Amino acid sequence: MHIRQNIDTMSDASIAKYQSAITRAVTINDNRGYRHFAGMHGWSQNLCKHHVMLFLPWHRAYLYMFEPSLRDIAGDVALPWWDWSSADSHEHGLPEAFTSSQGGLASAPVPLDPQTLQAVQQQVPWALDLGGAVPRTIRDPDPAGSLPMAAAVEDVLDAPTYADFTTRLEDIHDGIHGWFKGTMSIVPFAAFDPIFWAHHTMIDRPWYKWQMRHPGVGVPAEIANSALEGFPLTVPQVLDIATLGYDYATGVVS
Ligand SMILES: [Cu+2]
Repeated sequence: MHIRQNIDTMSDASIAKYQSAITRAVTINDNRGYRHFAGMHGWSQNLCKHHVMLFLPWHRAYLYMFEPSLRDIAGDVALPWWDWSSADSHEHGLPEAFTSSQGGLASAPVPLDPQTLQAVQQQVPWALDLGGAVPRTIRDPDPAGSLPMAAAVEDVLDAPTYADFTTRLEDIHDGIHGWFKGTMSIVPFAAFDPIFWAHHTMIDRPWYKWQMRHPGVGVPAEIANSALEGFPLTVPQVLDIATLGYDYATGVVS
């Protein structure tokens, strides 16, 4: 069982391990590497599901498939979550683990082919740092105090139906992407920013909590047996995180 933890409660050693896993994944250019997974979400495979009922299951499968690629590189690591609703985040914004230029989570290269580079320069030059030899992810976050409150997430957990829940949670999720501006705010490149995974882990976790709180409530019939594009998985196969082999740490920090 792999335990996902709040980055704020992780030891320096486990943070360093996670940082080095990502740093090394970024250097692998085949389908075991970072770029392959980031490219599934956006440029250039564009498989991600947003503003549809498949949003939560698709992203759960996405995190689940990415995580073992990090373990192949660095041993026993699990995706941390960044609790953007915490008092600490409201005061300081991103945890230092993601901003320290030493750690490898502050930005990542996005090697573009010449045609895509030209399109980015013309249409969304603010989405990437185009100043160096290779484009890199970039952030220009809004004030920390404007991040969603814990009460807002708590409130969503009371949503009586899956449709209501996913719509409201995705809305909060969208706000975080927008909060970052830069790379995270644009779907084609969002997953290239190493913070993406910690943000989405923070989205998968409330889904798990909501499932615990509403044990009899299933997903809508329209997606009950849907395949999750890009992965050898279906919706029913990702509904129970225990069968996927991971859990969310509980502790003093929620
Ligand atoms: Cu997202």
